[in-house]
Amino acid sequence: MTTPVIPGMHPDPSVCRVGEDYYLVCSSFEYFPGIPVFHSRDLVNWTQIGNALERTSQLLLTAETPSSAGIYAPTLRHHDGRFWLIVTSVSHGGGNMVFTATDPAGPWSDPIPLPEVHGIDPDLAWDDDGNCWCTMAGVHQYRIDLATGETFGESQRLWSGTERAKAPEAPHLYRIGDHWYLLIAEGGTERGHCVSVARGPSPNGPFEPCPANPILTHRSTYEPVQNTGHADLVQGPDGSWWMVLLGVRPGGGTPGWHVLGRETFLAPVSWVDDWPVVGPLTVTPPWPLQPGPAEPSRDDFDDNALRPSWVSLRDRSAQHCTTKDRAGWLTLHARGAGLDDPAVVFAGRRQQHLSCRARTLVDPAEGTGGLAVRFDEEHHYEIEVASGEVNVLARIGPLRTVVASRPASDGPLVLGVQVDEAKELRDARSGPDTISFGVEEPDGTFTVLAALDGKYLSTEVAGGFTGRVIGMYAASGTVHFDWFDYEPLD
Ligand code: 6LW
Repeated sequence: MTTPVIPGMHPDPSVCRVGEDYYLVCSSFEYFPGIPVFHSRDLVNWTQIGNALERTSQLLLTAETPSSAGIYAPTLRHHDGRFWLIVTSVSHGGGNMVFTATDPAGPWSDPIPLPEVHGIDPDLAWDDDGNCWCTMAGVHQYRIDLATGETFGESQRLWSGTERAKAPEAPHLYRIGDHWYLLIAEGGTERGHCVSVARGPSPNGPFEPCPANPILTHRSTYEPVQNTGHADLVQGPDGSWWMVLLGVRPGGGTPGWHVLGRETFLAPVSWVDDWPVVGPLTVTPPWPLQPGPAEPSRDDFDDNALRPSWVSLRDRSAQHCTTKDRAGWLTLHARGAGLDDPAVVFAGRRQQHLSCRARTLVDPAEGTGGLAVRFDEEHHYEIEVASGEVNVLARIGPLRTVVASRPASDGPLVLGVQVDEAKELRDARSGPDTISFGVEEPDGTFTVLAALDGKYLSTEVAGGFTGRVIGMYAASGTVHFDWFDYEPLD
């Protein structure tokens, strides 16, 4: 099964169950707002209900926060009637911090900093005496006081994973039956990624590794979903056990390029001799599915607030990004020097389908801006309208060039991008997809100005932990957008 339960850049999933409801969070890196929060009743259909970190007082992202730094690897838990969220901010002045909420849709508290907790991938677990254990990549553990953010002494090493595997990370600790289980990811988040487990009599161990480790990996296989790892366990509505995890869908020839980032998948878990055994990825669990409301393909920007799926870069101030300047339009006031600049004013959504189309009606009357497919500051393609011209631009590493141009008449026009997954490979170097940019003519036909190989906007080329985001930006002055459409073509 190749279908994610949450497609697009939604890595490092952490899930918790409260009665019939499931909540799930993912990493968000340099994007603002941070930590998308999803709800589900069936573990397959997930609806984004908010973002946990939506105030600048919660997110210490600045123009100095590089892409693929920022907010990493959350753990979400429900304890004592409250939701607890712990994250690492990989930014200047960041570190580990905890947030709490009674409603996972928000508002979430300001951060409780954990200045003595070092490392990434924090987990939270409570024992029967009410002690809170914070377990980190490595794997090492602190006892912490959530009221003050203080630790009780130094961290203790618990386990360093299976022999010879690098990067023991993403720990989650659970009390299940008579054992405490320590679930980790290993092998790095690339093709060698896997999930291993150990168990012990207490939250502090000693931990005995599972003889069948790794309990999940797709490395060295023909599985279309690769890099599987970074998992979290949860019980299904029928009491059976399940795992949410990250995986990628590489496309094209060799070495394979994945373009959507790391996505969230679901797999069943059974128990043999009190060890978890992971089944194949699936979207058909043995209970009735309960799809949530579908997100409309068009956003008309008629509301005061943007939908939770819209993301900006590092911050989103009303001064730069607003639906209030011109009713029914999204207005972006430029800052910085366009998409090459970490300060760019941008509003986009994750590309969630291997083939898709996005269009926007832009009024560039007082500025320069357009529609972009973004990976990071150094990897992006865009169609931009400025002073009587439409240009398609590509930035790949240090190279930036205008790929196509044509004159534009005054007034609003529709810019579009279509991503087509490569169904057949030309040769071993064939890319994963083609990204075509164009404009809609007054008669409604679409003219393609440039078709570009998508491999340059992939993790294997750009590096880092993120995936593609498609959105609107202002490069100079003020640019208005009447609507934005996103449609899957799979
Ligand atoms: C995260 C680590 C990982 O901290 O990638 O896949 C890192 N695993 O656990 C960033 O998402």
